Amino acid sequence: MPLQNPEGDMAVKKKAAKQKPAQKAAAKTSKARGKKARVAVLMGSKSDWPSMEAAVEVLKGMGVGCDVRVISAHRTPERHHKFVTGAEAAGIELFICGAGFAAHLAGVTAAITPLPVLGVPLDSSALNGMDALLATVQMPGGIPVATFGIGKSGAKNAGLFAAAMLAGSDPSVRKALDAYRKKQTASVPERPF
Ligand code: AIR
Repeated sequence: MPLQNPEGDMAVKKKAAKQKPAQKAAAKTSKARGKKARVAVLMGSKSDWPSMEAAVEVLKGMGVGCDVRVISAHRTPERHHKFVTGAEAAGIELFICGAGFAAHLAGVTAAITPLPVLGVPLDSSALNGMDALLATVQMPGGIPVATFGIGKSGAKNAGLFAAAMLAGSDPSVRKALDAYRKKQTASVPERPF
């Protein structure tokens, strides 16, 4: 037995037609707010999130959308290859990759894509990130990874650097970056007491 439709078919059709422009507007607004992901933030493990969150926080604060993923070059190589090869077509302009231990995530990402790769070595091992730093920074000539400091401050700076790269062609990001610097400067006290 067909379901009862108290409004009648015409009323339902009219409602659907009315919803369409609203949905379009919502999609437009979310794009205007920078929600469409332009930066892919990859990390080797869920355990890296407390550090990598700093990069995402900076970028989201500037209206830059991020696609945040747990992808390990070692533990999930197929997921890694699939995501990185499809990223540019999906609108990603650059990568931020954070990993600890033998951190090959940034290097292997850079091997697959010509997009800029910013690497963040994380201090999750007994070597406090020295292993990840060397693995990330010591790339062979021809496959560059822009490497940042170890840990959360490195992730924060990678986010800021990514914003600076996007700011060259995006006045709204430039404005947000200028405001960030201004606020930061104003927050520094003249004396320590
Ligand atoms: N890692 C995961 N796959 C490859 C690497 N290098 C790193 C993660 C994390 C560390 O191994 O980036 O920093 C420990 O991960 P877990 O999952 O054991 O906590």
